[in-house]
Amino acid sequence: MYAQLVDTGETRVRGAEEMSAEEQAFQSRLDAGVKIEPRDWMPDPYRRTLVRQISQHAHSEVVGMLPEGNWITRAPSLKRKAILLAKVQDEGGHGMYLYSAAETLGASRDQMLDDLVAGRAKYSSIFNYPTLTWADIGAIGWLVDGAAIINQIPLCRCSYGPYARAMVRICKEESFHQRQGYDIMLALARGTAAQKAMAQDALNRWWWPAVMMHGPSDEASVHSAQSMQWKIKIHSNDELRQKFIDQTVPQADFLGLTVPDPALKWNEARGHYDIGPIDWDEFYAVIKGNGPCNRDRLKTRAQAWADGAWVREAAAAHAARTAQAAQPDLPQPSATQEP
Ligand code: BYC
Repeated sequence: MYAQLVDTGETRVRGAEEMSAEEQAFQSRLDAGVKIEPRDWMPDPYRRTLVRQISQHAHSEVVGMLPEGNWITRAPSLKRKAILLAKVQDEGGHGMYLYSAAETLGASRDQMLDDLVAGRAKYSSIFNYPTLTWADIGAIGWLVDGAAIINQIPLCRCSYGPYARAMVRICKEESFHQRQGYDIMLALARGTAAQKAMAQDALNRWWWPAVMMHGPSDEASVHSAQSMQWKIKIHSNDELRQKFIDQTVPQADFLGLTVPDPALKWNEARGHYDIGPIDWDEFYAVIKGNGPCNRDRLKTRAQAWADGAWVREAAAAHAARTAQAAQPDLPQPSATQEP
């Protein structure tokens, strides 16, 4: 079992004989289904892997607010606007739970956000595509949140307690998001010919990016073997991708829309849909920063981070004053420290 272990960051396979007694005891706890909590001992590469994944996940949530936020002022009715506002706020909340979960591992929120705005940290490839029409809001809810739920439900059972517990609430909210997206698509698909064409166009543009969201193929995935050993990942990227496709194709059929893949075919022997080739060149270009909207997304986040500086300073000054008020023996803050 231990022969599969990959030392994250060094991508080196290690045998059991190279593991310390502490590491072997840690793996035994994971194998027994014990949740790891912040104060428990953990190997550094496990901690680093979690900080990498959880911070990327948090960044995806807050960057994910941008393409949908683009349509809040243009939602076609008051009801649709209220629903979209609630959804976008939920995504911000998910980011906050996830940054907090990463902080329990010793990561600093300022550092994580600095890495994001400086372009050093990854976030989901999917949010580097533009939302050109209202139907894109339907497609994001249906396909992007649909793909996210399939990835995130197993994370509720992952080995790190704070991450697993954050995912329980996030998944409940993602389920509402997926349904609101499908509801938009249903309304458009049952509408005029032009509305149905708009829904088809959105499916055409969002299908392949949603299929790529699950990450590189199992052969190309550098972290999967180790993350599965550590029970951070329960299923491989390709398993989750297949599940998403099998679940989503019948939903497209029900809408009367066509999945933009001429090779898509039910495979009776496998009991799954077969799909055509995925354009991995596009995926890698997007995650390297060269997707259609990467620069815009980072510019917007960097501006928001800079615009929020005074709020963070005011909150820190208030916290310092409150702490000092609770301990009157300490010197009081000077006027220059006031917000
Ligand atoms: N986009 O070895 P692999 C949402 C990177 S939020 C960009 O398979 P791993 C929502 C990967 O990070 C959805 N990068 O990695 C929000 C790694 O690079 P580094 C976000 C990707 O970690 C608002 C490299 O490729 N969900 O749904 O074992 C509104 C090799 O990959 C992507 C999560 O973050 C990608 N798509 O598996 C609506 C879930 N895929 O770090 C909706 C938590 C891979 O070595 N994360 N990369 O530089 C995970 O489950 C896993 O991290 C992944 C990747 C399955 C994504």
